[in-house]
Amino acid sequence: MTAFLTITVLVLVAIAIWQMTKIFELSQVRAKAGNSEVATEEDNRYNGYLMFLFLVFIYGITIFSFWKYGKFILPEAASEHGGEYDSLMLWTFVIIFIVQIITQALLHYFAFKYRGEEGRKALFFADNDRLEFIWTIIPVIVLAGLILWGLYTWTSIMDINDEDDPLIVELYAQQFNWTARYGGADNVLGEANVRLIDIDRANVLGLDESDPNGVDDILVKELHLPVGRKVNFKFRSQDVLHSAYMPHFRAQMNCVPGMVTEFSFTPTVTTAEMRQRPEIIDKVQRTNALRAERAAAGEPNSDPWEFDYVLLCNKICGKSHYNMQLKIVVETEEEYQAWIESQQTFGQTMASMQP
Ligand SMILES: [Cu+2]
Repeated sequence: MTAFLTITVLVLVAIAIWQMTKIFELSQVRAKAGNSEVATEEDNRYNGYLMFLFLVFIYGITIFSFWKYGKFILPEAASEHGGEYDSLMLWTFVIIFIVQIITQALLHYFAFKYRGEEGRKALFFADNDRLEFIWTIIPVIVLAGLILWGLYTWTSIMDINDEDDPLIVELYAQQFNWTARYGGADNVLGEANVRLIDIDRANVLGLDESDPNGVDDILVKELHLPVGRKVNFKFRSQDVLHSAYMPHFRAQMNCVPGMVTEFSFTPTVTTAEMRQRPEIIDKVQRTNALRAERAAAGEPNSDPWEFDYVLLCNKICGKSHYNMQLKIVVETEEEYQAWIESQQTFGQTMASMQP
């Protein structure tokens, strides 16, 4: 931060000096011949070459960014629809990159080629139907293709149905934490309403105690999902807009107070498998090297880190928004069953709360 501020101040000082020099120059009486404001041949050539230099700069900074920051992009998707989403994203980027590289090269080359020269006269060129047709039809086809593919992908991702016996899970957002609720043995969530919230009796989600479907519901602070089984998520929010973001599964959905939103996906990679992936091992090593430095300096948040899937809030919902997260564990069906059976049901919790 200090380094950033120092650089900013230095840049601003440099700009100030440059501006003052210009004012000083302008205030001088221009008596000398040849010191005219009209660009000379040499000025034009110089600026023409600068165009090429700028082209090298933007290509260079692109390559540098990929090389230096490429490791920060998300690992391969861990959900069924994630692959389709990623290829759409990849092809969009590939097309944008190719077009960008070609058009920038042409733009700067022509700026160089047709730089000002003594005696050169601009060509009057009214129009060319064929040329205009070509540069209209190519983007139309490419964009229509991308948009149609995007719409198709979107529709298939957002097709939330009850086929294939999905696991029903509610994700409940509030400032600043998440609670997950499972339907229990019947896989049906009990009715809930914000008016029924009773903090004193641990009914933090406002479950309707008279609804038999809710008795076996399970409320947890860690989301466990069996690998390969479709999950239908139902999102609610208690207070403000939140957004449930599960980056590794390419899933995000707004949580809106007063309504239930939905998203569905099938996790395909367990937490244990993900931890074995080379890019994750590399990421964990890098993070733990930084944490070891912090530990040596006696700073907080320096415990060694282990990879876990995570649910994050992706809407700025208040001062602790940055830390609104929930751990997600994807495991085998047997591990999941063992875990869910060890959890207390809503009915049991309520019974233990009776005075
Ligand atoms: Cu939030």
